[in-house]
Amino acid sequence: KEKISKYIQQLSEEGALHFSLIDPDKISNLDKLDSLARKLYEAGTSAFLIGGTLGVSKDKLDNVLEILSDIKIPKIIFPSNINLISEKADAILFLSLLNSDDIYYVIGAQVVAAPLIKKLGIEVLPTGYLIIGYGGTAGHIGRARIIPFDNNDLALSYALAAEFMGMKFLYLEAGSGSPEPVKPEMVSLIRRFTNLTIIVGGGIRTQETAIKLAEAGAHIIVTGNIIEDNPEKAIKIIESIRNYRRV
Ligand code: 1GP
Repeated sequence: KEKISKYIQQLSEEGALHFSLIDPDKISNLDKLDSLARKLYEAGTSAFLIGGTLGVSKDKLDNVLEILSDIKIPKIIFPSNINLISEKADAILFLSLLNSDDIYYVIGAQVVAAPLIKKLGIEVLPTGYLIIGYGGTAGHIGRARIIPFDNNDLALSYALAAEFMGMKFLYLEAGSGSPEPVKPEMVSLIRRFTNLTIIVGGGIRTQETAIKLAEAGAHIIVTGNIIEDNPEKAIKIIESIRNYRRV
């Protein structure tokens, strides 16, 4: 019970973590996923997030979870909708898209999914999901009223509301492929005034950006696209976060 949550909490006491996002619809070569995932693991990534907004089916999700099953770090579902639920995962980010104008993404999908998640006994990580600055496909589909990159007070207000409602995690999402990532100032403000476990993702492509976000107080740094586009660079990012933890 609460195994993954404790794993994250314990590890993040020593500094920021890196999570690798695998989008089952974007993997060009499933045969190579196993060796790629092993390299990410050896570099020091602490968990796999599996999910995507478009074209993802439960079959594809299960397939990826199957391939990753031997690697000894948690496999956590990062769902965009109710179809992405699998008993093969160790946990699921139970997301509410807090700045959506569509109640379905705030509480509708969650109600439909909850009984199945309960039945399967998958650990839930209660997460406020905030779309910042760019949004990309997730912002479009989720009908997000996007928080500008520089509006730190607005983001903090959402973060406080999330914490007051009992959420434990806050995912600051610039959107997959965002031209720029969430700014460190937003992260540090939320870190200062809440006890939420802060996840940051979207548009992180360099070691420098990752380290700045870690320094600002992000608990978890997520990279997606770069893993598929430039695995060597992804590994450098992971190693730099691991080295930062050791300082
Ligand atoms: C998307 O935050 C993630 O949900 C990762 O974004 O693909 O830009 O790394 P990138």
